[in-house]
Amino acid sequence: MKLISMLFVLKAFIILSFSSYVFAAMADGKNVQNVHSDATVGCTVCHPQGDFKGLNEYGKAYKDAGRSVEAVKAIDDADSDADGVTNAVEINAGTNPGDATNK
Ligand SMILES: [Ca+2]
Repeated sequence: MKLISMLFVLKAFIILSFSSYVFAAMADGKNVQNVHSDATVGCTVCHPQGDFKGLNEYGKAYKDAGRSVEAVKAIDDADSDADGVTNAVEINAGTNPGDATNK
């Protein structure tokens, strides 16, 4: 019985942890979308394809700036992936501000 209770608590913890991670990530996407309302914002704006625990250079800059609407605005004129195109231009063009091979 005690093992079942511990497994239930562990399962609840895992589900809640994952949920809070997903909701935080959704809030981040919404922050970018709020600044760039005409853009389509997906997970790969901040995360490398297939690695949603990792951050690309844009994701790192957004995190360092405070993960908010103000953070998005603060790094809009930067070129996080150093490909010669600013973050704002890339987001609005549908290219990836964190991937220099995509501009
Ligand atoms: Ca760029």
